[in-house]
Amino acid sequence: MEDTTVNNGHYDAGQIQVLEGLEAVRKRPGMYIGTTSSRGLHHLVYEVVDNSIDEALAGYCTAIEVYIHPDNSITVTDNGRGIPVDMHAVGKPAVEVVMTVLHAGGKFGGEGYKVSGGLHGVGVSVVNALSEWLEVEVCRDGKKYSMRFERGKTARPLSQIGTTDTTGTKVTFKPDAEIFEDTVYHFDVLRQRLRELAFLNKGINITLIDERDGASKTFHYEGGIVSFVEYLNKSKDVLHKPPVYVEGEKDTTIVEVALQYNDGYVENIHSFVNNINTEEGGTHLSGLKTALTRTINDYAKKMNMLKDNEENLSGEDVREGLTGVISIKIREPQFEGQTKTKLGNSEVRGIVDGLVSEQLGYFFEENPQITKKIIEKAILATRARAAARKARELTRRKSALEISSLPGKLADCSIRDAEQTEIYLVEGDSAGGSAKQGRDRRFQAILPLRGKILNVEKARLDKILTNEEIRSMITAFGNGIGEDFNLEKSRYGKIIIMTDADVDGAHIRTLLLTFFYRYMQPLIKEGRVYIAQPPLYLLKKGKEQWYLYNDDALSKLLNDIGRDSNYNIQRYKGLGEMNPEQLWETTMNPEARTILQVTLEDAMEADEIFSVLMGDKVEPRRQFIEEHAHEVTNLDL
Ligand code: 0RA
Repeated sequence: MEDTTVNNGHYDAGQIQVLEGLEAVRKRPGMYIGTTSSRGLHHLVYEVVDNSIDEALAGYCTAIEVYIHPDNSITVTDNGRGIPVDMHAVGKPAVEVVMTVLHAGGKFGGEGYKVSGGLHGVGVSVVNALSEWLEVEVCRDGKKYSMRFERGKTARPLSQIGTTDTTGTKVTFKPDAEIFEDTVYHFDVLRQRLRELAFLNKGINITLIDERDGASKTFHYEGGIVSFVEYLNKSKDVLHKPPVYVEGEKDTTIVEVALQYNDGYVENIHSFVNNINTEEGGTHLSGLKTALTRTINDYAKKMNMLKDNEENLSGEDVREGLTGVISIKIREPQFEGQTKTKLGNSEVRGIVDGLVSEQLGYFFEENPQITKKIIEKAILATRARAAARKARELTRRKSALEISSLPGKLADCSIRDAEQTEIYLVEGDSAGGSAKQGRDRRFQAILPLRGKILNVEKARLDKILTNEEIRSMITAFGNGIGEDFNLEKSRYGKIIIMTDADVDGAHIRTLLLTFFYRYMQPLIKEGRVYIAQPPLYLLKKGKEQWYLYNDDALSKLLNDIGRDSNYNIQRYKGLGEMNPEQLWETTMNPEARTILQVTLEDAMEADEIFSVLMGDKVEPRRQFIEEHAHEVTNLDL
């Protein structure tokens, strides 16, 4: 069904296959774009933008614009060569084939034309199939052409609509509300990905314009991934400027790496293949790590900082405080792993290792002062890791020997099968008390957290392990931490964060997410972490009462019941204001509650917000607060 053949000259057969192809997309959209949730909705935009990025990578396009229109339709324009319009096999213009045949896009520009895409790189015809309507305009050879589709079917054939002295492509589409659960675009989500694409493809101008409120943003980075690393490190104190940059090409595979150490303890390496974030890593990442470990050890010995009889610095130690981006472009990527985001091509490991070893060696040769700082840091990391190992062994031994080593304030559940159970992390002892009384003790455990947990950004693991709240969580969860983390040892199936709906609550939630992101990432990747949604209001009128979970719901209800003053609204400032029954009824009872599943992106964002807000640098913090000030509607101070 995929890769429909269009150049066989059998018009009828081709036609039928086209319709079957796009019908299949509409029948099972998940197969093509992963999901019909908000994520899938945004994916449509990336799919169209990918084509323009390809045109830029081929050297013909310098600017891409994305518009969110007031009705949540989207326009993507580029100043490339324009999709070809000449008659193709099956008697159709090429642009029509591109829009209606699955995977047709890459077949026109000749070998190697298509660079981006790959994960869901399904082609723009999928966007067409999933749109209520789609219009494409092409400027080429002095002429302007247009055509229109509705739910993937040609609604107005290609025609010339004018003349022009430019070239380019403009695609406008409205996602089909019959397909997508949610059809509202989020500026921030598009902004994030478009910025990433601008970093990954240096020189391209990418502009995002939101016609709903006039917001706009342009991204353009001459420095490419060097700018990316500087951006990731913007709130950190760095050990050297500018980042180390390595680039090279071998057998049509293009490799770029940018690395910069900061004085923190966190490893933060992002890897990409054909502009796709390879969250599960793969051969490119392991080639980079191997090269880094070997080269640093070589220089540590050469500079006599590591004696011959001393043990080598480990990979983790040489990556402490390292921020990096590796981006490769490859003809035929093989994606593996659970989420198909792990690069499998085995030849890539050697290519990356070779390039990085060589060029990092030159850098160390030319910058002995910086090299010394980097090696000193790795040596300190080795010592701290040994101390942490001891501390961890102590925790582990304890939990193996005595059951009483479960934290004293944990109210455990009685069922032992983790798949059926959940643990609530509750802000404060008083809300913890209500939760303990309100819960179903068979499957719900409660762990009250006192005050703030430690800022894990600012401490090495040995220090983190001395923190009371963190130790409680580690023992209660049963998984261990960091390198020792083992998902199979989970004592609970769900971990639910329950904090007050105020600034402190948000802060504690951010701290927890940062901790999980850094040290218990499988919990997040497996979708085990949730955020409880306590109500914000209780509205009473006569004998009836309603719990409301946000301001929209409140004003909607007020409209429904009429805004006379025969009602009473209570705004909950904290969980402590609810009695145990109310807490159960509104927030903990699985039959009635809503809980939000935390995604890896949520956690990454928390982590970023966290470094910016809690880091030492003032400027990024000021910028962040300025950028987000308009989002704050209800600040409890
Ligand atoms: C195939 C061949 C040529 C251009 C394109 C595709 C093309 C596709 C898209 C999609 C969005 N924007 C685009 N811009 C270009 C080049 C054919 C030629 O002029 O030789």
